[in-house]
Amino acid sequence: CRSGGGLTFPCLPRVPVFGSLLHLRSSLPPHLLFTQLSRRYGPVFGLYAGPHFTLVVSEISLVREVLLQRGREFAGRPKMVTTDVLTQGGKDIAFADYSPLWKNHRRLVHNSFTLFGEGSSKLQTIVQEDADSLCEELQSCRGQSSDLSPILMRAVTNVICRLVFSSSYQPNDPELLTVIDYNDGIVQTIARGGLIFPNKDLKKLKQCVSVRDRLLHRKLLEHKMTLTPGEPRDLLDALLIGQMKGSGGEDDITEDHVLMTAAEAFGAGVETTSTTLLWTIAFLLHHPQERVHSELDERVGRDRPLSLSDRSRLPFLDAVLCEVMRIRPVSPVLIPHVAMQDTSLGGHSVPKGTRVLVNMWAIHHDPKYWDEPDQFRPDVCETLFSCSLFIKRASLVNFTERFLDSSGKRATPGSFLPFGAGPRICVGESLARIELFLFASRLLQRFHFSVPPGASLPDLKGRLGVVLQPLRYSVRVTPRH
Ligand code: HEM
Ligand code: PLO
Repeated sequence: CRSGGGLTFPCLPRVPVFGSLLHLRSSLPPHLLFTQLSRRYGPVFGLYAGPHFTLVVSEISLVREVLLQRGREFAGRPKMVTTDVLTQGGKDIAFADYSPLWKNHRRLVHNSFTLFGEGSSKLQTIVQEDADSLCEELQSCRGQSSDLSPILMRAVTNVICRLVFSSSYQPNDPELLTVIDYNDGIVQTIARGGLIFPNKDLKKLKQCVSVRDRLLHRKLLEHKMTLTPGEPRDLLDALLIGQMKGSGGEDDITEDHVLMTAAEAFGAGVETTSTTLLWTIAFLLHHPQERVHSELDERVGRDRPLSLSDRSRLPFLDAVLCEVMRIRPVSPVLIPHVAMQDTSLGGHSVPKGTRVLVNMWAIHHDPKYWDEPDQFRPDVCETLFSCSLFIKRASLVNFTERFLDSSGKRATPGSFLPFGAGPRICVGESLARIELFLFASRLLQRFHFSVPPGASLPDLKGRLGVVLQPLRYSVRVTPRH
């Protein structure tokens, strides 16, 4: 297999033009296929995605090398037709290649998120209000069964709309429906397979992108006309202020970058959060909810509105959310990384331009680090004690508990990286955690979720689109008081 001299990587067979694609034809989605192949070819193996030499990494120490130790060397992104259409040729954060301009841009976005997220109560207030409206909507369903996907999607889209441009919508507002509609169109055309192996069906994508850009352009103009420097009302203001402060050099971001950031905040913010909440409810339908409910009842009560300061009081709920992100990572192979320069991995040399797929699914299901990785088990200790293999398993040096230690405190094992790590770590992580906690806690404080009579339990395998999502399921939502 190609490698810059010295040791070489095991590699899938290849033919001209198609590369190894013929060997990748499978009914399995990429993360499962790669996990299977890593058993045969090892923790890092090569393949050719058409002409592109690509490494697939499935072992935590190698993943840490890619993302952290050599994070900067592997911080590039491949150029792809679909993402170029989506981002005006890389004027966003997620799909833009590493460059001084990208670094400035990412820093500005990070600071702007902090301004409204952890650094203030603004996001908390928005999420609390939207979680309350969501609960009112569910309350009015009066125990009827429904598919929660559109309701959750609307709630999280509303959060992002308020955070990004201060617009708040009623459930059927035409502008909100436009946002949901174009987003849905984009998701369908660039399903995740398309991010790894792009397809060329671009017409619909271009249409959706142009609807999106028209809407965001209007918002941008409105904001520019009413902006008070020093007093950002929302993320768009904060980005505009940051953009205007630029030094006039070639590494400054432009207004187009601001527009693409707003677009990306929607895409990333909506798909990931709503999907994680849907997985949470799907898994809770398969498992008893008593422990989450009793923790909430004992530590908070049924009526007091929850706030972020309750997170440390609810370690079990927090562990449930982590276990959901472990067992069904929304981004099971992250976004492809690219070696920016000649470098190395596990002692093997890696030429500049090599693509790297980090198989986070394999990391989160590695039996070396997770006891019974396919079992949903937020708190492994309890089950382990009743397990006849306890003595044997506990003596394994590398064995990690899940998300609660023996005294019931939250623990975070080293082979758990749902947001990635290093220079390309998810820029919305703290935003996402705030949203997940406030939505999940409020929903579970007020409701019990059950499988409707006659319906079957949700399928837990899921489907890989632009993120890994559960198949549609219906659920009965019953008020707890
Ligand atoms: C990137 C996970 C929510 C914005 C990523 C990556 C992962 C991830 C795995 C790729 C890291 C890599 O390629 O190495 C998640 C999960 C979320 C979530 C699990 C929620 C459950 C959000 C939210 C936002 C966001 C709410 C923003 C509003 C981004 C951006 C990137 C990114 C902009 C690209 C970062 C870069 O390339 O430098 N996320 N994300 N994400 N995420 Fe998230
Ligand atoms: C989702 C559809 C949007 O219209 C555009 C968009 C932007 C950012 C993407 C997101 C989509 C899918 C999920 C991604 C996110 C950036 C980071 C996130 C890929 C395509 C994850 C979890 O990796």
